[in-house]
Amino acid sequence: MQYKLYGLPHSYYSGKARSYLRLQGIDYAEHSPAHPAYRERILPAIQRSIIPVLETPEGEIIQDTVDIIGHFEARGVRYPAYPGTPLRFIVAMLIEYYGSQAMLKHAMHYRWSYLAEQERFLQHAFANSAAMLRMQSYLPRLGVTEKSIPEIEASFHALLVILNVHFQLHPYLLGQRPTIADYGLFGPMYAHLGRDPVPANIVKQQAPAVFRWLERMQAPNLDTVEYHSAGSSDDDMLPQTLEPLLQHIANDIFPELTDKLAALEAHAAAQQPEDGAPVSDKPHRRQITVITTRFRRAEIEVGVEPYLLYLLQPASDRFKALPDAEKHTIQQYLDRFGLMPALPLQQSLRVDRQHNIEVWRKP
Ligand SMILES: N[C@@H](CCC(=O)N[C@@H](CS)C(=O)NCC(=O)O)C(=O)O
Repeated sequence: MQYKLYGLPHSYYSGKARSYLRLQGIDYAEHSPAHPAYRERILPAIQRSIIPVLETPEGEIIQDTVDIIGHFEARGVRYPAYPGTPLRFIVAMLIEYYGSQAMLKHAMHYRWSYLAEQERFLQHAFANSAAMLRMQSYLPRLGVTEKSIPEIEASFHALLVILNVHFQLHPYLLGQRPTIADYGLFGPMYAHLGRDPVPANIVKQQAPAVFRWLERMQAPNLDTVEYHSAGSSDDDMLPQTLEPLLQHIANDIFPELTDKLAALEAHAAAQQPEDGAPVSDKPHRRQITVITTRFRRAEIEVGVEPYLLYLLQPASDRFKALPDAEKHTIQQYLDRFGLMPALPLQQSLRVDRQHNIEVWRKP
């Protein structure tokens, strides 16, 4: 009567789910998607080839790291991933978005642009070259091009400097306990940037405290031997060393995120989808349109995924529900970094998940 996680060692989102399961002490076994059960039970239920997927002891099948984590949070865990207080909650959600979506650029670039150096490693990980080619085909629509690659690398190096300072003082992003911010950032930082030879060496050589955090995030306990600070605090404070990270995130995600939110609004106005309608015509199609925008100084053309609303809505929901005085405090904090537009406060449609795919929802 164990949980089963269908995932792979080199997969971005499998790492996010696995790290959570381990730390919470959940009894699970991991299977690769090549396991016969994946074809027999999982594929018919989720209608697309994607990992990770959780199968519960009761036979429930859950795709998507947000919903997998949500399943356990609802039942109660050792170390809840979602902070209780509003500022910490909202900031954690923004960092999760950064790790889960914005860092696809960094992860996919370092995985696929250094093929000569990494070929043996990648061929060992990927059982077949068709899967390798499919992954590489995603690069341009994620905004990874010759023009943006220098910006992506500069962003990665800047990120490591910031995180290395932070993790010398704090074991986790928000302080003493891991939160959804850590799980979100761990996806790219582990599977791609922390394992593939070229970026993993950069992490070890330039940011040893970040490498230690990667180890910590794989431990079955709070692996915090080198920190002496006591317990966790319940007030709505954030470590000061997180501030450069929030500025870095704002520099990376805008104007792209604002442009994506506008494109989703335009799509809603033009298509007027029914409540509950799938966001795309096929379950495997994640992007519904392509826009021209910028990553730092590089012009890019990227696909727009409605899924981003699913990640960011909880932050704007939490904000909207606050009394004015608290709204003001949080807005002041986020405005310091220009992060306020990351809250999708004006969207006329929401994204929900039904039977493991994204659907439109009228508020
Ligand atoms: N939103 C999903 C994303 C899962 C995802 O993109 N998984 C990748 C592997 S890390 C995948 O299966 N990709 C297959 C494909 O896109 O062809 C989640 O959080 O679980």
